[in-house]
Amino acid sequence: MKIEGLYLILDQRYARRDIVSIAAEAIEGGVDVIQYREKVLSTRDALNIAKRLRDLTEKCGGIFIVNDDPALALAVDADGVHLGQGDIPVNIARKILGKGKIIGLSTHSIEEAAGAVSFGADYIGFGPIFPSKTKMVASPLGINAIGAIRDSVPLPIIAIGGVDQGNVKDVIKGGADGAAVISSILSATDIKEAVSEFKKRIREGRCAV
Ligand code: TZP
Ligand code: MG
Repeated sequence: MKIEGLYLILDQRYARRDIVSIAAEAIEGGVDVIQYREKVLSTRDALNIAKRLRDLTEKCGGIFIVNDDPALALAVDADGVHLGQGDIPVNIARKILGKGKIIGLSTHSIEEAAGAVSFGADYIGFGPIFPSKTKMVASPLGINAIGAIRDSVPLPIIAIGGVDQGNVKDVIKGGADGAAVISSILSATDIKEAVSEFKKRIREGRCAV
């Protein structure tokens, strides 16, 4: 199970309606990976939503990743977990989840990306590539940084931060295996349409000669 293509991060704070219904439409549009990112609810309440997302992805397709919390990922039999630099370390999460589950790590530099390899991550998030209203940082890394990581890290690279339909093709051409998106999909009025447009641009990026 390779992490690549369109990786939608579901965070209710940026959505206009229930993220489970958004997930269903995103799957219809052909989304590849769905991540549940919960920063507000109790773990008990998050468990309910995670279960619904697991059921949906099991029935209708899509890799299902839980953000931050290996125990929650295990509880709902998610396909994996996504960790940040301040979360439980990758090697400890591996002890909890075992070899069969996917572990992703957020990285922001070549050094952090190299660390992801040595700790046994299965893919990296890399960014922010562009300015993002969802996560503000002083200086985004830019598309050229993806190429530098591509040359030194043998893991799937998921670019993140300010990725939209207008720039995703260049992100893929620049060496990313996929793109993680929050606001430009969650703010769309037609989720299925937005997702299929992203997928079309990702295909164009892959096939560009
Ligand atoms: N990590 C780096 S940028 C970012 C995260 C979680 C936010 C991405 O959100 P958006 O709205 O797609 O820019
Ligand atoms: Mg985290």
